Amino acid sequence: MLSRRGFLGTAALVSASAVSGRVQAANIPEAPMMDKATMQPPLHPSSGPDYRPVVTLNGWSLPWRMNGDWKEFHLVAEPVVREFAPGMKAFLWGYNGQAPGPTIEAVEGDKVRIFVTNKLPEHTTVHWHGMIVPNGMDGVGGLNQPHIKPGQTFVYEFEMRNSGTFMYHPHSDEMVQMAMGMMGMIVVHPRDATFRPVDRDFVFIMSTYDIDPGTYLPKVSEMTDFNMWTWNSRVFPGIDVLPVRLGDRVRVRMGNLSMTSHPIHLHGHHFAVTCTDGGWVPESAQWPESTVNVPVGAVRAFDVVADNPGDWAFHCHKSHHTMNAMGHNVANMIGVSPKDLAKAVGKLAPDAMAMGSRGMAMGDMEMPMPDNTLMMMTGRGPFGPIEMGGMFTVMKIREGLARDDYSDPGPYEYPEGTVAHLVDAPAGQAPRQGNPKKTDQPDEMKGMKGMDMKGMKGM
Ligand SMILES: [Cu+2]
Repeated sequence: MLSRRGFLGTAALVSASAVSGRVQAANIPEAPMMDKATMQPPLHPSSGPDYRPVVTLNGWSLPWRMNGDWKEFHLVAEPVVREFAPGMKAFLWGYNGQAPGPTIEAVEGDKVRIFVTNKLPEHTTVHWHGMIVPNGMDGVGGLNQPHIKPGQTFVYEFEMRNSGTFMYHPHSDEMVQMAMGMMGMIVVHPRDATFRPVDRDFVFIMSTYDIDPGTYLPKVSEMTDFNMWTWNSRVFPGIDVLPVRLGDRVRVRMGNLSMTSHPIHLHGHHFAVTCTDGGWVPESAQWPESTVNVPVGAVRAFDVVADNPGDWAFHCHKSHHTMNAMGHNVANMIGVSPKDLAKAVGKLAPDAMAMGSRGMAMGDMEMPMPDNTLMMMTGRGPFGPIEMGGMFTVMKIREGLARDDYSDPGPYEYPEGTVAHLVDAPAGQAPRQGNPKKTDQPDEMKGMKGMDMKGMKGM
């Protein structure tokens, strides 16, 4: 076994260094790969201080090996195929077989050695977002180190000085490489296992893509108008549910490397943000929330006591972010007579379907779709269509789940008499203002023929 000195030479710890030569190559740990897009079981520590490991939605934690008192990881940057949900795959760039890359877990005070092999067609680097590292390990290509050329392996060495939640991503052709999916999460557990322990610890990272229906590659120069809003490069109904035992203390850690903020909302509970990529939030500075905005380039982790059993929606609150592929130039057709609209459109496009005159809920409607895309709103629950997409999943809180059981417990069984239900009351009995008279119409509606006022109650 080589000493660190022999391994890196006298310039060790000054900057990330290229690894070359047969001797060093033989000493690089293997790079585990993952080909499944489902949440892998937590990776319990086999050495060092004990901790409760995280689980990554639709992802996994990267195995490591001990080399003396160094924890060694191996990331491989490479092209991957990622399924967003059944029916749609994307050609992305990621790490070790997946985009995003695996979660890296370690313990405060650990000395880590992270090998990075570049199998991309262009150079790359890895930046350790939010971590306190020596300057030469910070991974900004050109500024702190040479870029890692295709075929090269570099090694980063540093101590995990602080516990908390961090991210990793390239700092090399950043716009392209992040738009292609290159990112991952880092969780550093406190050395003191009694510091804010939780029973379940979930982690994911948010990224967005613009992929035209029928195609596979994200448009990397898109700035704002994305059509795939993802958690760990998955969209509803492809995002894993969060199974939780009733009474568990739960932590959810969320990173955001997309181009906009995401206000993440959990139904049925109140929580507090306990950790950011800047460290732990003191208890005196926490306040109750049910939605937390995760800004761009930031991490928010919240702790919640899961004391309310059921299937609780957990989603981004920007309503366009809980949709799958859609055009954004759709006119608002609410109130327009579908008959007249169909007649007018039919003259121009005989196969077109006139829709939207009573809202856009699609329910069970099916229509032919191009290859490799997803319904704008989709998913089914026990009561019918859920009409969601994108950044949406469910926290499933049940009595008596086994500690490491993260399998989907199925739909919630509602106690008798606890579900909102139909009552027998004709619509005419409900107090209302009545239909507007033509003369009450706003100016822009005057002269529109065939207005169907049924959808305009209360105006
Ligand atoms: Cu969002």
